[in-house]
Formats: sequence, structure tokens, C-alpha cells
Amino acid sequence: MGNLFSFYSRGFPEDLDQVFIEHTEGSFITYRDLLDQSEKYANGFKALGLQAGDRVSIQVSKSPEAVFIYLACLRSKLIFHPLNTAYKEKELSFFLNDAKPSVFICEQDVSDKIASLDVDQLPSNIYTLLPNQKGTIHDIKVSGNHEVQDCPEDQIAALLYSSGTTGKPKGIMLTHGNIGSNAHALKEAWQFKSDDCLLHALPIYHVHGLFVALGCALLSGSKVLWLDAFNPDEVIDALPNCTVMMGVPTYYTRLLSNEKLQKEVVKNIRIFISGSAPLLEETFDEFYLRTGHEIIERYGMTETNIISSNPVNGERKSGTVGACLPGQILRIVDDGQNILGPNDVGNIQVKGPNVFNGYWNLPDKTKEDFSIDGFFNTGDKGFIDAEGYLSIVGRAKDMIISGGLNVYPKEVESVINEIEGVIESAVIGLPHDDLGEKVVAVIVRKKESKITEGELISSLKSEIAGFKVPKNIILIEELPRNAMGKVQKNILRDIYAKIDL
Ligand code: MCA
Repeated sequence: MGNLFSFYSRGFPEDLDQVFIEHTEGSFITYRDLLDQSEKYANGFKALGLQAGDRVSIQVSKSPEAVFIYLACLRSKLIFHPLNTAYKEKELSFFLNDAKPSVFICEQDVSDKIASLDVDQLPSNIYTLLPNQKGTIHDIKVSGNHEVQDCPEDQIAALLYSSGTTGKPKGIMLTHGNIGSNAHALKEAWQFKSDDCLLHALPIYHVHGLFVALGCALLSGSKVLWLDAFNPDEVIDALPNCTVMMGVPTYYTRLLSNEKLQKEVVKNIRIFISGSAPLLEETFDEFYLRTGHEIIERYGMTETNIISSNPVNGERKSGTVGACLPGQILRIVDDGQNILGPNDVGNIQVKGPNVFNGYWNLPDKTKEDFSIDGFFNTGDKGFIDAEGYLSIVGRAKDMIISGGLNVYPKEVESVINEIEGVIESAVIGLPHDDLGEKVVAVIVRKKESKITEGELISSLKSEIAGFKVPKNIILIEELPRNAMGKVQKNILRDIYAKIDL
């Protein structure tokens, strides 16, 4: 496959003036623009003296410009490191300290306060994104031919962080081969063709919006209808012009809450795809009743890209995430690494060209997460039925998925426990109609402390990204513990799931 940029570009339409990105108000970006702009940025990075393997961190609102920069990084074998704009100063400082990028592209407000970040050494090149801003990345663009650099498949293409159960985020290294092989498998599985039009409302700082959605479009030379964020009214207005939509389950429940979602609106849609969080069977059923479409549920994670999917042709079994994609090996093992048979619940492991290269600067942690024979331990529990469909039944990791975003309780607890007046806390996930799961914190205050729920929330909002901030805070006298002294989160979940918080 070689360089992922070259691999993508082999799927581009012959007529490069065909549209790649179309905005709802009618403006568009062609495949030629994509080539030209990414080439100019690649030349710019070269002029800055960047070398293969250098990191380019980017924390900006969703913008096609970020796609040009992603492709420029691929062309030049630089490592693209996208960041959620929700991250607060402390979180951002951690990422910059850990990834040590040569270039950081951010919004004007972040650029203005960059000196106040707790970073050992600020990146030598800091830019804003928009053309009319001070110190904009547009200024680095240089016209002229740029040779796409050839590279092995295990060349790192992107660094994406996941918080992890220790509370400290880990950088997940994804290679050109990981991303390319997975996009190819998905393009085939979901039968993307050049006349498809993908409704794209996902953020592009995660695997889902960036590698899965854009990867399928690029490899098939098709069009993307670009929405800056998910807004049900805008999505429903755009659906008649599209053939495919991808989203997290929250997108589908929000669409169902909108009366305008009717069969007529989806008449041109070929497939709806859902991932990043469990799709409730009732959502699947209700969506089918309303639209006549069975949502294709698939399963993946940042470390592995997408592992399995329900089929385009053939039975889509609700409550399952479908069969393993071609080229990968999926297995269920018990705690002793013995391979289990059909319908036996155990640990889900996967091996294949899609599986990441390791955690950034954490070789021991990487080793821990792989079996001796090279399978990645997903940390999820499930079973495979006799027809090969995988069902996820639980997580071995203490993790909450809220609106398709992973939240690690340990990370939130560490921040809560630092707040003046707090003795300890337990963060749990509780069912939520809109987000699937919501973050809830059960907190024990010091006897003399009068800190309120509202004060705790506002303190947390200044420290961590909004999606990690608990939707509810429960103050109690003591956390339930077992004989070993371990907090019994299952008891907390049982109690508070029954109460209307
Ligand atoms: C925003 N907020 C949230 C979330 N998002 N709270 C909990 N969970 C969330 N996911 C909070 C904000 O902090 C803010 O709080 C308030 O909600 C409104 O913010 P806004 O940005 O307007 O929210 P929204 O537009 O309603 O966004 C919800 C969303 C969005 C549409 C569900 O989070 C989203 O697009 N999620 C998709 C994420 C995704 O792409 N995941 C894929 C990663 P306040 O009002 O208090 O300030 S996983 C992946 O890539 C793997 C490989 C895979 O398999 O796909």
C-alpha cells in the first residue's frame, strides 16, 4: 500500500474537478483542491524543516482545512495529532508535553494564552487556523511540486489519545497501513461507490469521523456533505441529498425525537451506520419502523479501528455488532487465554493489519495489552454466535461511553479528589436516554466542608473537557466498600439507576 496519501489518491475520481466536500450553502471543495492544498501545506512543512516522524498537533473546530493538513502530514510522513476542542488548559498541556509536536495549530483564544500553559517546551511553530487570524497556518503554504514520500506500512500516520484506566491518557500510534487497510475493508464491506454522498456530521478528531467516514469517501472518490456539527434539523434537511450516513447512537435517538424524520426524507439513503457506542435494540426497531431502514451497527476502538460490522446484504442482527471484517482474526478467550467456542462469553481479542503499533513512549503498557501470540486485548467482553456475529456484553475496563465519547472514571476521580473539601469520589456511568450513558460522581466531603454540587461542577468545568464533567453529583457520607477495601461501584450503579436524579 505504501504511503496512505497515495493509497487514498488512487481512489480519487479521474475528473479531479468533481466535488469532494460540499457545504449545505452550496460552496464546495474539489478533489483537485484537496491535492493542491495538501501539496502546499506539505511544501510549507518542508520549508519549516520538519522531518518524517515529527508531530503536528491540531486543536481546531471542524474545518476542511484540517483535512488538507491531515493529508499534508501523510504526504510528508509527519504524525497528525488531532485534539478535541473541548480539552481545557491542563489537558492540553499534558498532550503537548507528551506528544512534543513541532507544530501546534489552534484557535485564536488558545494561541493568545499559550504562554500560560504548563508545557516544558512550547512547540517552535504555533499557528491559528483561519486565514484572517494573526499567525495563521495559511501563511506557510508554498506552491510547487511535492513528491509524496514513499513509506513502509508501519510508518506512524497519526497519534490519538485515549485516557485509559490509570487516569493518564495514552497516545495510540496508528500507522499508514492500519488506517489504509481498515478504510479499504470498510469501503468494500459498505459497498461505497463514486456516486455515493456521505452525510458527515461527526467531529474529525476521532477515528470515526476522520479515518472511517472520510476514508471510505476518499477511497471511493465520492462526495461528502459536510456539516460542522450534529444538528438534527440540519441533518434532516441534508438527508434527501445523501446516500450514506454515519453516526453515534445519540445521532439516531436525536433524529427519532424529530417529527420531520419520515420515510420521504430518507428515500435516497442506501445505508445508515452506527458505532462508537452500543445501539439500543429499541433504537434499531424504532428507526426501522419510522424509516424502513435497519441501522448497520459496527464495532471498533481507537487502537484497532473498526473490527466488525453488520452486513449491507444479509441479516443485520440488532444487539450484535456483526461479523469480523475480512483480513482480521477475532477470538474470544477466557482469563487463561483459552479460546472459547460459539456463544461462550469471554474476552474479545483481535489481530490484523488494522491493529495499532503501540502506545506512544509506553512499550511496557503496549506489551501488557497484547497476548503472547500477538492478539490485542480489547478490554471488552462478548461472544460470537454460530453465524459469526459478535455481541458485546460488557467491559473489563472501568469506562463510560457518553454520546460516543469515552470517559475514564479514574481520570475524573483524580481531578475531583484534588478539589478542596473532598475526601474521595467514585465516578460511575448511568443509563441516559440521549447520551446512552451519563457521567455521575458520588462524592464524600470532608466533615467541615460546605462545598456544594454546583461549586464542584463549576470547579470541574474549569479543569476538564465538558463531556467528562458529571451530569449529576451525589454527596454521601461514605462509599460502599468490599472486604478488601475496594469501592463497590456496582452497588452505587444499582442504587442510583433506580433514582430519578
Ligand atoms: C457534548 N457534551 C457532552 C457530550 N458532548 N456531554 C456528555 N457527552 C458528550 N458526548 C456537553 C458539552 O460539554 C456541553 O456541556 C453540552 O453537552 C453541549 O455541548 P455541544 O457541543 O453543543 O453538544 P452536542 O452538540 O449536543 O454534542 C453531543 C454529541 C457529540 C452530538 C453527541 O458529543 C458528538 O458528536 N459525539 C460524537 C463523538 C464521536 O465522534 N465519537 C467517536 C469516538 P455544558 O452545556 O455543560 O457546557 S470513538 C471512535 O472513533 C471509535 C474508533 C469508534 O468505534 O467509532
